[in-house]
Amino acid sequence: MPLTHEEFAGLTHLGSGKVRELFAVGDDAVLLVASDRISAFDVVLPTEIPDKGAVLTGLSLWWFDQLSDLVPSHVISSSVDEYPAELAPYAEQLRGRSMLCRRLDMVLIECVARGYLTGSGLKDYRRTGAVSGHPLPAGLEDGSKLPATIYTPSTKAPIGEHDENISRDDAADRVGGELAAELERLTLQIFGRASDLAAERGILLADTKFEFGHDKDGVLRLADEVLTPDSSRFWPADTWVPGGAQPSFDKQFIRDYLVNTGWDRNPPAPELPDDIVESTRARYVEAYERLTGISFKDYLSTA
Ligand code: PZK
Repeated sequence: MPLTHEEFAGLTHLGSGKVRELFAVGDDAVLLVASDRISAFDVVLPTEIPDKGAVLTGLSLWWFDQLSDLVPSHVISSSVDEYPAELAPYAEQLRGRSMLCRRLDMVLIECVARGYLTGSGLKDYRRTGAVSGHPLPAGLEDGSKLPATIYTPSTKAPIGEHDENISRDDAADRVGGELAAELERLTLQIFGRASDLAAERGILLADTKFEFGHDKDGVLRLADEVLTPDSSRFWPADTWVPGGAQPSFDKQFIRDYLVNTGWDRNPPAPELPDDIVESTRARYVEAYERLTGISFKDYLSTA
């Protein structure tokens, strides 16, 4: 059954991402719900990937735990049985795929770190030789490892539009110099911890996006989903070759299938056949299990 905000008719809907929903819970909390929807070439597909929402939620929760000595997170609980009573009618739809979080005052920029050059960073580099004010050496290609990890903040674009990279000076103008410096420091520190961990498990973390916010005591917390395949680019380490697009850890079967159909990348996208759905689901589960060392079945049985 598809999961849209219409199925949570009793809750106050705060917003939709392409594949996620956000609800208010009382005055001080929000509920983040990850659906099984998937996008490819920026279009949400008509076919869902079973358990995708639970895999991404489980990964975020595991990362929040790994990072808790560096930065506090927004998570209050992911145990549906501990959620407030108003959520009880939705318990089975929420199990495994939701996080009850402190309601934060969100920081108005996205905090991006890049260890490899691709996507919008590559576009800016080809145009200007720099990304977010970091001059880069000549001769870098799609997929090149950067000489050092760079912090490339971006604006939060409305849904359907693309975030735009901004300079660190522009970021400081938007959020204030002191907070801008703290966001950069935290983003690079978290990215370093995460990419070391992923590399030990044969996965390259090319880039990732973090969101932060302040709680009611003014404490800066890591928010949103973190270090999932939807907020990051994960590449298998053993096939990495700079000089072109790298295979995506999670979506490569889907991209190959869609290209093969001749689809022109305008909505609506074609349905996916069962074998592509099943192999993609297996890749998500593999990402969870390789990174965390936890069996996905065990995660589901504790959610
Ligand atoms: C918040 N988003 C992104 C948009 C989604 C997610 N803890 C929080 N407190 C207040 N607001 C947010 C958060 C978090 N995380 C998250 N925008 C605001 C977003 C739409 C759907 F699932």
